[in-house]
Amino acid sequence: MIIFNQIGGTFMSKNKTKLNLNRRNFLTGTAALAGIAATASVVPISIANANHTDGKKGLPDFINWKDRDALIVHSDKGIETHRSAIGESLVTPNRNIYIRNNMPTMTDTQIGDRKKWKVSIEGVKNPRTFTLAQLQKLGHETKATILQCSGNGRGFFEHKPRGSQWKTGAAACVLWTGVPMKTVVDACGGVSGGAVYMTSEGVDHVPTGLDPKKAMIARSVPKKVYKDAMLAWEMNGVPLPNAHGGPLRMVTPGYFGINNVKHLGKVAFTSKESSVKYMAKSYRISPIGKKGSQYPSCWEMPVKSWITRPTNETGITKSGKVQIVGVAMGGTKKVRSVKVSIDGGKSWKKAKFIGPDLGKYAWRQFVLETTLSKGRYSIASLASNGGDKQPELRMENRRGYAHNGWKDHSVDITVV
Ligand SMILES: Nc1nc2c(c(=O)[nH]1)N[C@H]1C(S)=C(S)[C@@H](COP(=O)(O)O)O[C@H]1N2
Ligand SMILES: [Mo]
Repeated sequence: MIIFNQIGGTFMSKNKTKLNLNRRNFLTGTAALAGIAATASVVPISIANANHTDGKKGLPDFINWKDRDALIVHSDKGIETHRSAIGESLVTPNRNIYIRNNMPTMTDTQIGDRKKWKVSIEGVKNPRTFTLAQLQKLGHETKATILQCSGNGRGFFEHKPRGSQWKTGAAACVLWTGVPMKTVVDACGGVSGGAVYMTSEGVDHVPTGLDPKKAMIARSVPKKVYKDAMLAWEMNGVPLPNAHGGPLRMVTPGYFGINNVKHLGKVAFTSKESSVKYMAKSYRISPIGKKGSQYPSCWEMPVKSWITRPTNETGITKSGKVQIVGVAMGGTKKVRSVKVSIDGGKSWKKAKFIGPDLGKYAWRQFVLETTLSKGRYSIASLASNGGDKQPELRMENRRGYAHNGWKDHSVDITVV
């Protein structure tokens, strides 16, 4: 708390626009920054169903195609992947991928003919509207990124922040196919002068009775993000499912989930951040007990890793040879190394990266082969991207955002 106050003072005195969660701010100051702003207060009653713990009922209709056993249902707008179910072959299968909806998923009827889906591009020299069919002629690429909710790890905070109590599973590594945003911008003659942000808007249908200004999903990120961003229509080899934002979604590599706007209807280069609630108020990292748009937005993801096996979910661990497996991400930089501890962080051993390297925005799988005798173990992982490494402790913040502390993410197992 003392540290928090010190850092807090520093960041609060800075100019608002300088409060980006770049790695350095993040690891030094950010901790400080706690809690992003409130978001859930605008959730309509009809989908507000929060806090129903996983009583092992079926899945909500709009995702009845997903694998029930891979998922923890927090509510019908927050569905998490089990720690052991994010996939051991790098990419997370769609049937296992988490869902986070602020607004309900659009239906086939609301979407209509997918090829005729429209997205308008503004704040460029020649503003234009493209249909999906036109975008598919304009350019084509595939890239892997991590989709991770800002609140992933919220379930470890002791002050019980409001929102889904995610542990590790509001995250996935996804192969997206679409058109590079840069290609789209070039086709529109380039970004207009004076633009500072790229603002993406969803056209989610706002449930009746809700103020659109409060309900609209619009997210501004620093303009430079467009150079790596993508308008995606395919996810892990299939057309983007409605639940994941079909037929078209913004992908902002290295940036938190919320910036990856689903059901994308508009991208505008703007001089100011959007004034909608989801930008101005929500997803702000503020100290516990404080909120407001002066706090940093959930933008860049920090370096992070966690163990996926062995866990208590995967059953009893027998003594003898064990493969300790996990995933590690570098945030906006490439992940460089991962260390694993079996004694709660007293000693560390270097783990080995395995599997393909799909670029700096994907996570890497790692493994440490070891021999465990009977007893209790606290298994932790600690990733570094060369510049930053995971802190031991979480950065306390109001809404439980951006948790990358290694201690809370460790797993305690009994070997028999
Ligand atoms: N249009 C729209 N985009 C959205 C959201 C939403 O509710 N509506 N939720 C955001 C949040 S908070 C996250 S974490 C990710 C979740 O993506 P997923 O549901 O495909 O896993 O989408 C983001 N994009
Ligand atoms: Mo999120």
